[in-house]
Amino acid sequence: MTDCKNEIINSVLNKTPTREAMKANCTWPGLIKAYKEWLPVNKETPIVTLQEGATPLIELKAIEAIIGNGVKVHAKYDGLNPTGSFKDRGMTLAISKAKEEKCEAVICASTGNTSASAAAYARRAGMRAFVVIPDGYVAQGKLAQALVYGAEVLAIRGNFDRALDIVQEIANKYPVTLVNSVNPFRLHGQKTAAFEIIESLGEAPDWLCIPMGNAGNISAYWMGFNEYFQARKSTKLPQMMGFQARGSAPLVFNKTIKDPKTIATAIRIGNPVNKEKAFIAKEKSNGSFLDVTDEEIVNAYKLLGKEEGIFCEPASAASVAGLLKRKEEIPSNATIVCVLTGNGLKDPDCAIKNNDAAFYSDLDPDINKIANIMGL
Ligand code: AN7
Repeated sequence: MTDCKNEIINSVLNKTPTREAMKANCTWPGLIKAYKEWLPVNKETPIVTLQEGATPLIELKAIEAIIGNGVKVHAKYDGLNPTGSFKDRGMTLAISKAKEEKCEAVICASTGNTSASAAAYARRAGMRAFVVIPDGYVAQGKLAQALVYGAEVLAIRGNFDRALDIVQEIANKYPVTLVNSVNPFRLHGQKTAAFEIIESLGEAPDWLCIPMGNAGNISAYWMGFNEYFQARKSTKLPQMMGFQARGSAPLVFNKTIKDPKTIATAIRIGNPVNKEKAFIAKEKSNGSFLDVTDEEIVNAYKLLGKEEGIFCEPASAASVAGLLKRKEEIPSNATIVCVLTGNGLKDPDCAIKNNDAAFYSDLDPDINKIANIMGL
């Protein structure tokens, strides 16, 4: 608290608000302005922002109680970004750079969140947004977003991996900019989440637990942790703990999965485009990859909801499911951050089907009857 106050006083004296002060004053300008010295932008770059970033790091007391041993666990809740996922961190930069290059249309393949984010930022910048999605495998909330944000939606009979092949070819042949995580600006934007974690904790965590699909995010975090470490803003690097759904785990089993299957549709990806980078992050950080079953994902999803008050999407819960699966290996007193990549509202069907709630329907509007059901 005192640190925060001093920051604010200093910022008033110096007239350049610090990131802490901007967060405290609710004048956070979005992550490009907040981290401009760390990002490939210049004075001419038009900044397309929805004031993404500065998401909370929330202590997970119920998970800590399960693990014990003095272990501290936090969630980096990136589902609180403007379109409800971490993709906004990458998209603000990818779209700003596309705008700088006078591009008029962007394209992406998506399991849902990339399409929602690309649509929001591209339309805000006055560009066309083409999104290619696996028909029938995008959660309702994400599809709703793409439609409302004004994307041109192309639903294919095929999975994400096929969609990614198609958009890469289209971007090679035609004047449309690809905004999947093969676009390097995406990763630079996303690395800012690692900066924020170090700023919140005052140090890098011991473990970073993160779900992996196309493996852009784990690669971006690793870049961010390394940059802050080299700048002496932390004294250590975290071990990168990546998790995939068992039916969709090409990085865990080190082979392409032709027909990936999982309840976590966001990470239903069989041939991750950033696999080389992800393996480097794993090896250099002394980290490790592991698969979690859909059942373990759903258990963690429910636990986060009813014990922590945090509603994330199933893919995000894979980070907590994975951490619990690795419980015995956690060093005592370790500090751990689990990345919750997307908001639970993205996938209402999953929520309605997977909960332990008491739901009494078709009730008479009668006080006595209701009190009776309440056990009063
Ligand atoms: C909630 O939107 O690939 O390992 O097309 O939506 O960086 O791919 C989404 C991925 C984790 C995996 N959690 O991140 C897409 C897409 C959520 C996600 C991931 C995704 P990467």
